[in-house]
Amino acid sequence: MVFAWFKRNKSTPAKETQDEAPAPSSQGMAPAESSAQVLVEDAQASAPETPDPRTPAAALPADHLGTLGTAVSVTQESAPISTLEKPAENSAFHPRGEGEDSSLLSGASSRPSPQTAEEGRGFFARLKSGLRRSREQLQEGVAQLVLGKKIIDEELLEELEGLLLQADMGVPVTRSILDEVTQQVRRQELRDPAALQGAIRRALLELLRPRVQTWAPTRGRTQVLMMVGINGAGKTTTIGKLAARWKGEGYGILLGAGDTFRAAAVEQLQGWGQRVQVPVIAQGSGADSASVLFDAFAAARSRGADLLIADTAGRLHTQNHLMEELKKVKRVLAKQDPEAPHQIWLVLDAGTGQNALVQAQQFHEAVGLTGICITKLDGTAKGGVVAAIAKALPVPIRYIGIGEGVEDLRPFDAESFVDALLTGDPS
Ligand SMILES: Nc1nc2c(ncn2[C@@H]2O[C@H](COP(=O)(O)OP(=O)(O)O)[C@@H](O)[C@H]2O)c(=O)[nH]1
Ligand SMILES: [Mg+2]
Repeated sequence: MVFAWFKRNKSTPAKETQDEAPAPSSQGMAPAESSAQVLVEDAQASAPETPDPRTPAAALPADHLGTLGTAVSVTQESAPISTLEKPAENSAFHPRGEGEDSSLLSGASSRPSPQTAEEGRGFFARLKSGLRRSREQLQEGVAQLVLGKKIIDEELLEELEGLLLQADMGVPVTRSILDEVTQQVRRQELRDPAALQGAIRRALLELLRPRVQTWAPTRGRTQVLMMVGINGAGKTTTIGKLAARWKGEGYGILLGAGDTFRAAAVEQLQGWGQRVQVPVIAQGSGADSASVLFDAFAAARSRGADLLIADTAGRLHTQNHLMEELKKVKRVLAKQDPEAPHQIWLVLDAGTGQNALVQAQQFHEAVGLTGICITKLDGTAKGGVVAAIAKALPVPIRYIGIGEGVEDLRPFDAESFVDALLTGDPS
């Protein structure tokens, strides 16, 4: 099908393309807000990106005001707070390093940053082994394709199309790679079939590099990161990993147990809180998710936390009710800070293949995403879906997950991802 398109477009005039897209990541970032710099202890975290445009939150309907009133009183009176939390009133996250609480709450007992060179190599090895199946298919497939071939012809491109589709790249990405390769052949920049792999690499990097944008909490101002996604995608696990990472960097982190639909979900988040030594604000299952997160945000603000990471329910994305609930959470949080939630990240299971694209589009439409985390790249996932997601949505890919352990999460990096997917050698 894509190739039919390719044939139809054979006469398209060649357009200028760059060999490699400019690295976009840190460029264009807004300077850190001056108020946020007061408490900065770690320069690495001082440059939050410019917020992405988001769907404006709808006005809060009158009937929610009652809910809010209740929520506030629950916070003050009886919200069962995780046992990890110290009972001290307004136990502040700032200033750090004072008293016993600080190590628990602010991560003053920082372990070294998880991104040492050695750990980076370890992560690459695991990413590489996770993507082994896709890579073998692509790498060996391309090698087979070009074997004994002197020119890049239609037959070869047709076979390449099949390989890219099999790797879960989806039709639009496959189409754009074929287009790129065709243009290069026409301009006689690409003659040798052996150079095909390099052309695929460049095309993938061009697509993925603009999706690399790091984000870190801002010190001295309580922000909310709301995590959304369907059940089983890896939300709670990713929250635990992120909490450990940022706590390790010295941020004051609080977790909010907004997946109140399943009792096990609250316990699971509390388990992560215990494991990574971060307080969890929770109420019983069946509580109103928006109320729980409203309380959690109030608690985070009063304690001077840098970030509340809000877990949410993940009943099937096709159920309108879930999207309405998420919209309500947004509206209710905005009552305390019009910019809250400051980030909304979708967690996607890479193993769900092209279905992940449908989820991404639906969640983006409903709540306006500012980031995507892609989990389970260590499993049977075909890595091409990451490219398909990058092509489908102009939303940064923040982190990728390659296992269930606390260290199995890394900021998305286009180069190492493409290397793990195509060659298995870090460039
Ligand atoms: N192999 C692997 N498993 C993961 C990863 N992320 C999450 N999981 C597992 O996926 C399952 C569902 O994760 P969970 O965080 O409960 O998903 P949620 O329903 O979206 O909160 C759990 O068994 C996790 O341990 C990952 O990157 N790799
Ligand atoms: Mg969960």
